[in-house]
Amino acid sequence: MLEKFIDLGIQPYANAFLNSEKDIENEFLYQLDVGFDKETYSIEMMPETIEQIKPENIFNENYSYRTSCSAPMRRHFRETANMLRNMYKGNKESILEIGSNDGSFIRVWDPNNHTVCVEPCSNFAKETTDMGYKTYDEFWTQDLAEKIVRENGQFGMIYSANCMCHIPNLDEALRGINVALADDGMFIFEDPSASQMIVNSAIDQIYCEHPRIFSILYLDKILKKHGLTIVNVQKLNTHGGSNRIFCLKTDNVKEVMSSLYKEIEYEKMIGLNKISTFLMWAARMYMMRNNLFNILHNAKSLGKKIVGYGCSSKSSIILNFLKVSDEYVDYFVDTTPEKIGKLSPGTHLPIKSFKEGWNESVDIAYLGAWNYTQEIINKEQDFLNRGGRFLTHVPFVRLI
Ligand code: DWN
Repeated sequence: MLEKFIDLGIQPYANAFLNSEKDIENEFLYQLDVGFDKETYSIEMMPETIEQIKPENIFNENYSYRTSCSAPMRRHFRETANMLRNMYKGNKESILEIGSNDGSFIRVWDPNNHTVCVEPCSNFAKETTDMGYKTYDEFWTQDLAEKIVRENGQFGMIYSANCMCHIPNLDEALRGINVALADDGMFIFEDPSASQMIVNSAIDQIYCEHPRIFSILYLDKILKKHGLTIVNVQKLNTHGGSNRIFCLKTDNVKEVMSSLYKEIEYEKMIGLNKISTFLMWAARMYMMRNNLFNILHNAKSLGKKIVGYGCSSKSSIILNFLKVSDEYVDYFVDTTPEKIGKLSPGTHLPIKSFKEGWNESVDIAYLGAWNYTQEIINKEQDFLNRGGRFLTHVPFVRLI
């Protein structure tokens, strides 16, 4: 039984960038409430929130998030793909990627081998198709899995990054995995980690695109329900802290790594199996909101110029949670071509290129891309050396 623990207020679709102020009157907004289920350990949006959200209105030909716009993610997926290819050395390569975006992962695999992509955002599905990869621009379902197997056979490896947590009906998704995965195949997926979300005060990980944030406690239960067993858990730094899950069909399991048991024990120690943990965390998040707003307000009253650095989905959640307007933040700078020239979701702040908006006039930069804090600090030493400061709420509200 899902029990609500936090109200994140009225939110827009986190990647629904507006072309102009004319789009504001038709902007879709919804009430974002999040709950915890003490039977399944699921951390997910409340049903009345989920029923307002239409995935086809989010993941379509206008989807703006491009994996390769962040250098750290380009590197991450290149290294991941090469690591997994080495796991396959000597065997016939056979890979299905679910959520292939712009091909940042699949590009190291030979399109002429048994290589297939699934990507519902047709703007990106076209890119992997043009790269030579057979791509299905549909949502991952059991029916699609059956269609892909009819046309291509089963796969030795199924990989999915930052996609499984985007799927509201995970039971349906896992039925599809069972259809498409060969009996001796491996399913590897990586998604933001619930334990890192709690530790990092990263309440901005739960939103329209992330109906659920996975704990290992939750995944262990639901995967077993579908005849899949976790055999290894790798903790990653990506997207503010993620877990990479390796699982096999249960009948094919020979050994389970201790990493699974260590992670389950860690999650029980921080209390991811109790509603009380989430209620206390919510109180901290409301306090975080007040502290962050307080700094913005004080800085503005001191005449500081504040911009957003990286107009991420996460920044949409936080700035709408705070109800921030251009009274505090002047604009965003971002590297993503699809976002530049548009207005930020809900807050309607202009998004500029770094060339246009990142200059000596900026005093404070709110870290919308806080999951790349170290890379950004390394890159922006001049800004810091001249007295500029980054503002972040992770892992607590602070000026860097
Ligand atoms: O799960 C998801 C992950 C994979 O990506 C999707 N639901 C949506 C998206 O989430 P996000 O928008 O929070 O992703 P990022 O990668 O945290 O977005 C960072 C933004 O910051 C991008 O628009 C790129 C930009 N950026 C920048 O302007 N300068 C990033 C870096 C590193 C920079 O130096």
